Amino acid sequence: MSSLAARKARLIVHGDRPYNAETPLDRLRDAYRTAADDFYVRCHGDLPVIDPDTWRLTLDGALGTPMEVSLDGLRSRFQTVTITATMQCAGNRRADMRAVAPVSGDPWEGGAIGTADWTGIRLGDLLRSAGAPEDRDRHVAFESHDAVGDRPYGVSIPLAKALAPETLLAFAMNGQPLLPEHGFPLRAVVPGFAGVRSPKWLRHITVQDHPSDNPIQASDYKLYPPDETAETADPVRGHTIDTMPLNAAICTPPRGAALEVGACRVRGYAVAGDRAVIRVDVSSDGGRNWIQATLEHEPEAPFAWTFWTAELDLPPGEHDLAVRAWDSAGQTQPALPDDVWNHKGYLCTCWHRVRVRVT
Ligand SMILES: Nc1nc2c(c(=O)[nH]1)N[C@H]1C(S)=C(S)[C@@H](COP(=O)(O)O)O[C@H]1N2
Ligand SMILES: [Mo]
Repeated sequence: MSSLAARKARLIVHGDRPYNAETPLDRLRDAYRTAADDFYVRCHGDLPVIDPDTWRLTLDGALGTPMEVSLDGLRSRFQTVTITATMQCAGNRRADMRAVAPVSGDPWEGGAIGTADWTGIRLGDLLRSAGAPEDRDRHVAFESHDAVGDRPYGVSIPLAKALAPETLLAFAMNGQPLLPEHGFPLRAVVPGFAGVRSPKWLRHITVQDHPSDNPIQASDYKLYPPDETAETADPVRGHTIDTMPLNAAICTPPRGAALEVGACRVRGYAVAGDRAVIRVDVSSDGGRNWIQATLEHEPEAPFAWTFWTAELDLPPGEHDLAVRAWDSAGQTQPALPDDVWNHKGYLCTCWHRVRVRVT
């Protein structure tokens, strides 16, 4: 295993404590599956150090029997499955919102996203074996080993999503045990949902009739209207960010690139939460005219991103490249950061724009 310091050196680090870092966009676009060493890291507290031999997962709440299970127990009692899925932070691309007004949180560019093969067991298999109700009008709350202030990290997901076949408790990423910063020894992977709902370093699961009251769930990851501020926003009225909306980014060329006249290959990703990307449009004049990108998607991976490529022919001068994707509901993205601005800087889904100079 590479060292944490070596992996940090590969990323754009936004903070050391807690450790937050994103993948450089050109490297992100190099591989459909993001190498674990290159995968963005989002932490709210210090990395916990966990001994896998003494680690146990406990379950209780509205279950037949409370349970305690070791890693070996999980592996031996439940079927092992692998799912290729994209993980994305709700704050991905937040930096673009700062053109409108200040936003809280780290200024992520488009690299707070990655795709991996996640291997583990289905959370639904575990919950059903523990006697979880199928009435679905419930929530599955998680607690982790890291501390955020004086509480453990904690979030919840609706029981229906917890029972869905794509939702995993994963112990491996791209065929290797999870790295410490990605949740070793066990994390949830909730495909299509914001990364915040995929807790790392799991230790406890409760089935209950209300969402988690942990501040991460109850107030932090909410989408607020643009006329609310940190002072006025009422968490109860904020929208809980679960399913991620349609988004796309240009990975190459980078902003400010100096290009030679002629053919220009533009490459990026698009992602549609629990829908499919059906089309990607690319503009070289700020969005007046559009051409079609070619799409690259793995048919067996409905929760993974789509890679796209467009070939432009650019004359000398300054050009405003832009991308917008379309999803299987026929919806596309808003044009401007003004259309999506909120004080916490979540769900920045406006067209991603890259200005280049051609000589
Ligand atoms: N225990 C725990 N789980 C967590 C977090 C955390 O700080 N602690 N951060 C969440 C957020 S906001 C995101 S975007 C993803 C990031 O996962 P990664 O660091 O493996 O990329 O983990 C989620 N799970
Ligand atoms: Mo996140």
